[in-house]
Amino acid sequence: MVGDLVDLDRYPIADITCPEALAIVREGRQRLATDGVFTMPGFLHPAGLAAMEEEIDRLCRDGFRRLDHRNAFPTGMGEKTRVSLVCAGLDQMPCESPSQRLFMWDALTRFVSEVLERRPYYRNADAIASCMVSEYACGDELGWHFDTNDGAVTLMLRKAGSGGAFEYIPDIRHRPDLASIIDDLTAGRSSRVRELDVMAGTLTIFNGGRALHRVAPVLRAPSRRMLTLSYETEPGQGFSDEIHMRYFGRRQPLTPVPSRRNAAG
Ligand SMILES: O=C(O)CCC(=O)C(=O)O
Ligand SMILES: [Fe+2]
Repeated sequence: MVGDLVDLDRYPIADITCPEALAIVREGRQRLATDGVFTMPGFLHPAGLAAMEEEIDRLCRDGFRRLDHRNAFPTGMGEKTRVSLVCAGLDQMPCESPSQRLFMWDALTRFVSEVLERRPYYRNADAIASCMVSEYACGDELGWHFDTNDGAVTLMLRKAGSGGAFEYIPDIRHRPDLASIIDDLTAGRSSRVRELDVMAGTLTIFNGGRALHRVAPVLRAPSRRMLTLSYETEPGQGFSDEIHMRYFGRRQPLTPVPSRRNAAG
């Protein structure tokens, strides 16, 4: 079903019980434990990336420009961080579009569930924000934050010409010295920051609820483009209206979403 997009020879995850898939799951768990992140370069093959281009161009053109400052740290810690990017949601993706097919691919949900060892695991059921495209043009950024939902998987669609690096400090959410780590970070003197450099077509599984992370400002065109897929440990979870308004400038989806989209994987 998704062989026109995903390199199933390199990542044969359609059948999670086959030895090759189990080996990838094992590697993913190990990477998450040691590095806090698991990347799968070439997850989309070049023809798959090309097949997505037309849809992504349109989504970025029709997306909502978001610019604000938010409280991204636990109460009482740090300053507000800047958010500047363009977002397009699931309700802007035709049913059989490449992005939507990828998100609705049950084998991918199952695979992510196995790697993160969260069972059962469900696609986030939000009609707008569960599957979204973001674009960072020159000067755009996503300031330091922890994610609030259970799990996010990202697919790099295009790297920025310069800047736009994904930077992170793994597994610090529950550290007793978190406040001083955040102080160092915002003062620009943290030595804990790691940078993840991924090519277009790379799928990244990352524990964004436990790791502090950001997308650094983009310095030169072309823009940075990502597809973000969200998952939850409880069925039927969505995002708040506050998130809808901030990211998409609307509370309701543009078109009604068929119920099959909300099914568990
Ligand atoms: O674009 C990325 O690499 C990460 C985005 C992110 O952290 C988020 O959407 O919460
Ligand atoms: Fe995040």
